[in-house]
Amino acid sequence: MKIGILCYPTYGGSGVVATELGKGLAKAGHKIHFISYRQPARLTHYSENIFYHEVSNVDYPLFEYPPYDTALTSKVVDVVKYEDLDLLHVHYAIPHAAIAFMAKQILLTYGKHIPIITTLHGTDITLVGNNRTFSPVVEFSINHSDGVTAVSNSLAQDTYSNFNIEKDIKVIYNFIDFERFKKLDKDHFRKAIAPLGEKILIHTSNFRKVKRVDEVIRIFAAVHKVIPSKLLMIGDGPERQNLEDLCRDLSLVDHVRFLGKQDAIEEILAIGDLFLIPSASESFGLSALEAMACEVPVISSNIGGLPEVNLDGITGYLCDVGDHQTMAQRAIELLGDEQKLETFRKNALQQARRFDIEHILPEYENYYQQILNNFKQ
Ligand code: GMT
Repeated sequence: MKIGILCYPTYGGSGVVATELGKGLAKAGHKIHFISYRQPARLTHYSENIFYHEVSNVDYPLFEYPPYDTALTSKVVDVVKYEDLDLLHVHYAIPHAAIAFMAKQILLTYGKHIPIITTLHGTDITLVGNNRTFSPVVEFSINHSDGVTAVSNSLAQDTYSNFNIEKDIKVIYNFIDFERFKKLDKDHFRKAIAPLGEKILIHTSNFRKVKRVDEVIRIFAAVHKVIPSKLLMIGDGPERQNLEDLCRDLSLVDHVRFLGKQDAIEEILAIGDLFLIPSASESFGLSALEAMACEVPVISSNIGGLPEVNLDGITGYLCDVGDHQTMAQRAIELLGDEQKLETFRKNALQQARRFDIEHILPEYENYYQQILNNFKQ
């Protein structure tokens, strides 16, 4: 198939899933055309089946807000028409599902019919999409997609509750590539970070308010009082300065390292003992899955799709949003019990295997085929 993928190029979330999916599909022989305003962060290697089309915008003094939607739609029309694509798969409803709808109408005037599949990722439904500023467009464009998928049951349910949805939403879970995410031997790195054999806790995110990252620091502060430990903070975002200030206030600067955005996350996860993700909202929690694939148990909040990924008392613990005291208690319990920690590590890997790209990729391929068949009828 010749597939167009419309996505954000960013380090986290929907952009990562879209890019990894495209790479997997390319490996399986499909021709993949990424359309975005920047080269997607995880699109790092050449593949003969992958093409990248960059959206450029026009700078004109009249435009206080340069009309990116128009530029993107024009690019989609151009790529679909000239590359003769079979299907358009858009990741994150805003604005991609609406762009795809508009492009589809324009393409019809050229006699080109193309089905659209929209994948919902989370904040496009839960935090931003249900805001009245966007919701009529989000609802319309979901209902006018030819296929709609969500990355967890929780997100599918949220979509039905937040909008008037006339479509069936197919749940296709996010996935993990075990060729990349697996426990690596990084003993020298572990010794550099934790020379006295301290336990290593890890958090990865875009450091937005919704991630409740200050609680990561508070959980660590409580753990650190009882267990010799270090915290690695991967990522960057609006809360970073506040977090660094909080570490100073709590006298933790020698024990918390801010590593910024990292490409080889699996090399850092390789030395982790525990992953923390206390988010206020999380439709799947891909970063938790990446940790689990590297045999790192997870302490998370119990909202959204997290309970579908992290199993309470098996692969880690689930606690109420905001209850960082219980999260800290659970962390101390687990890190203080080597045998339990080892069992949780194994369980985390076993659970992560359910999300192996080898199982999930064919689900997307079958869904594409189903939508294409319906579309032709
Ligand atoms: O977590 C973020 O803020 C990024 C965000 C996104 O929309 O790009 O991530 C969402 O999509 C990810 C991939 O499907 C999910 O793993 C995240 O749980 C989801 N984030 C939220 O729901 C807050």
